[in-house]
Amino acid sequence: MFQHISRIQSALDTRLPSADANPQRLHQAIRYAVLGNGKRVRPALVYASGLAFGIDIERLDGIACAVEMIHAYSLIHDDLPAMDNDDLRRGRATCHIEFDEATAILAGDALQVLAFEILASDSTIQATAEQRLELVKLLSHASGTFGMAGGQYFDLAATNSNKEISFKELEQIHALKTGALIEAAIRMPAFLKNNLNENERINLEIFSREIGIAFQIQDDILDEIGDTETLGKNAGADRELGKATYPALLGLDKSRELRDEHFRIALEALEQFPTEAEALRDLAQFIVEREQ
Ligand code: GRG
Repeated sequence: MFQHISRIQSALDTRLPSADANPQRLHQAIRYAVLGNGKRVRPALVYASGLAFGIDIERLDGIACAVEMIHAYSLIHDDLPAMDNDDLRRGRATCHIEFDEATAILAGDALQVLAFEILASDSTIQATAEQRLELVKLLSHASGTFGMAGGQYFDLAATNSNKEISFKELEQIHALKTGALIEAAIRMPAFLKNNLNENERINLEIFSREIGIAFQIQDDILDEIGDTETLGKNAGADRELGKATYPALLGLDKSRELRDEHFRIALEALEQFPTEAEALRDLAQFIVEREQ
């Protein structure tokens, strides 16, 4: 994963508008939010998935950037006072604190459309019009009301209602809020391969779904047991907001067991893939063992 950090950092840098271009302050806010110290898990998944399907790494930069831009936009908006009202992200002030709320909203909006502009037109992706359309469809579905935005809506509604939610509802929230984009990151490179067989498709879907849930469970666990400095965001924020989380519903031990079970099923799905899926396996391991 870590060898991809400098690659994605430079791919993002070249695709983001320059801080000198007008409107300069908006571009500065965008660059501040995106180029900060993120783990780049989703771009790493794009590269690892592409590797599993034998796609040249040069063709994956645009997709990796598009996914990370959607993620960065979601974090900017999630931190706003109208949502989680957070002041710390990636170890520094959130975008609306460093700049202002209106600029942060616009930065998120602009990042969202830039992601789709890249999928539509970035020449390095070397895709047919039909493949680009599939990429746009997958990423927009994962980001919209049947994906991340819908999950965020359900999450906020559950937090504001003070009503205890069921395990099924919790799973639904997280599958949409966090899982959908992770699934998209893994599945998008497969569109660049024309002859994906049915078995590969199904197992990739299982892997991406299971590892998306494992990611979220670990995120909830870290919110409980992590410290603010390592996390780069305020630890315990979920509990303070009364958020629906796995530890709140199941306790820490059961949450860990559940995370490990999803991890196990994810790895099982990869057994169908030959050695080229090693990077996906390593990333899955990182996702469940990470401390930030
Ligand atoms: C505003 C439409 C909209 C959606 C927001 C992403 C999101 C939905 C909310 C973020 C809140 C949160 C903590 C979700 C849990 C999982 C998650 C997305 C964590 C942050 O992702 P990381 O850990 O962050 O990959 P970095 O900073 O490393 O990129």
